[in-house]
Amino acid sequence: MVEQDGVKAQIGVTGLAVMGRNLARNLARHGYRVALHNRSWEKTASLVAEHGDEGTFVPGRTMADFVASLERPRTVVVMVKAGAATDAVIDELVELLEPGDIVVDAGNAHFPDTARREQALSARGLHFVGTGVSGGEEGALNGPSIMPGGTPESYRTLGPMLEAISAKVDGVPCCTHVGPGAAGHFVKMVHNGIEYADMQLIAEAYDLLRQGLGADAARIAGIFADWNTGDLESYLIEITADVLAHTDPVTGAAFVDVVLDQAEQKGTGRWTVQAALDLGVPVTGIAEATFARGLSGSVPQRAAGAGLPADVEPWAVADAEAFVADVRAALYASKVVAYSQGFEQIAAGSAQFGWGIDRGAMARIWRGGCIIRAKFLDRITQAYAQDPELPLLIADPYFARVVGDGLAAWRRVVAAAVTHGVPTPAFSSSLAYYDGVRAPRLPAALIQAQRDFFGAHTYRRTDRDGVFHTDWSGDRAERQA
Ligand code: NBP
Repeated sequence: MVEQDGVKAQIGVTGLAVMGRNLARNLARHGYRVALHNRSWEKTASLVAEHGDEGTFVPGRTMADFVASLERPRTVVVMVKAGAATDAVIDELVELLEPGDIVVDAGNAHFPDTARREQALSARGLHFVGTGVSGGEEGALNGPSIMPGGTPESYRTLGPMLEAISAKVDGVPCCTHVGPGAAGHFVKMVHNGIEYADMQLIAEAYDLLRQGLGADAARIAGIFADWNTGDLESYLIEITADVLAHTDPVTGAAFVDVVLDQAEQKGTGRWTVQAALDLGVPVTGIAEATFARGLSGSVPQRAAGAGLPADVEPWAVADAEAFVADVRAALYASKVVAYSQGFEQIAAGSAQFGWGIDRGAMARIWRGGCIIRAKFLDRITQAYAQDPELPLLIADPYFARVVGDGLAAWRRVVAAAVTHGVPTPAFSSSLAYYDGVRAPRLPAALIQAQRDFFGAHTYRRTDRDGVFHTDWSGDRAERQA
């Protein structure tokens, strides 16, 4: 139904490309009266023409019409291209809004941009809610995972609407107030970083199965379908089985075999790694996944490296069943490490910016709607429920046990990959992280000594408090700094 005269909308969406269009339809299907706007009228018109019967829409040709059609306090969802387009829309909007109104940026903004925008809008008495939305266009229409930041006050108005349109798992909405300020976009960024790691790990498992078993894509599809019935049950494993089973209609070959092996990225993985470096959090799984995409797209380097020797024996796994079980265990353990690192980054960001993020709640709202939805997120919620301050997810009793149970398999798989020249950066680095974080003593002691030697950077001692320097170029006497 299209309302033109007098009826005010409860929420508005500006930016009606795939995401905004589907979010607007989702809101309308849930009974909300939705104002519509897009820079160019065609998208608004086609939404109304094609889906006007799904609920109550109030289309606006201009931003002024759009704003005027909203109930007060007004709630406007901005769903345009992240970056300059978002700033352009916000600049236009703020001139038309009044104190108490809420501007929701549901695009994939970089969290420092969200912090900047929130500061600027709160100075005008407006609420600015940077909101992560995951699940792609299908999720936006049928129930995404939603990660809103901003003030608790704005969540009182916005929360019920967002919870209503979000995915539900066991009747629980996949949406909660993440925290103030840019917390929502920060968590969405880390979510995407974890997604990078998860996808890379799955790709490495596929490569190992392919090379170790000499199996074709269809056989590996069956293995992934089987894995999707256990601990690894997740959207990404499910679609992997689906993709691997797909035949290219043009050539009749396995679809995966005709896709160019150069992975692209939109930048959220890179942002996650950059933020992790700033926070000093070792997100090795996410970093390796991001770099692996970079390597795949390094065309001149790959051309130059293509002739380099491998010096490896041909690989033929003797016990296929045992090997598949090993790869499954290695995948699960590496995945737990990647998530553990991501949750550590959320804790570090939350501490740095004073967001008070409940990590268990983040795992809960990722159980449905989003790309990394997975059965084992329930276990993560339980781990943080038992200990909200848990410093290391893999040290939680449940995860320590399952990772420990798979440890021998994990080592066999990484060793085999190295022996046979199969690149497994995420599997290998996750195992190295595990061994590093559990080690009673690290060679970092030597690094500290070297730093003191060449740069007088000082060191601390195991046996005494204080900061020390050794006079390396002189008499080598130690003095307290
Ligand atoms: P796009 O990211 O492709 O953006 C297209 C929209 O931005 C159109 O409505 C376009 O208006 C508008 N726009 C642009 Br471009 N420049 C503008 C400007 N200067 N002023 C006003 N409007 C402008 O759309 P999308 O794929 O639907 O994604 C929307 C947001 O959601 C993005 O931030 C994206 O990162 C995020 N997101 C996307 C997904 C996904 O799966 N696609 C998932 C999660 C989040 P026009 O029609 O007049 O050109």
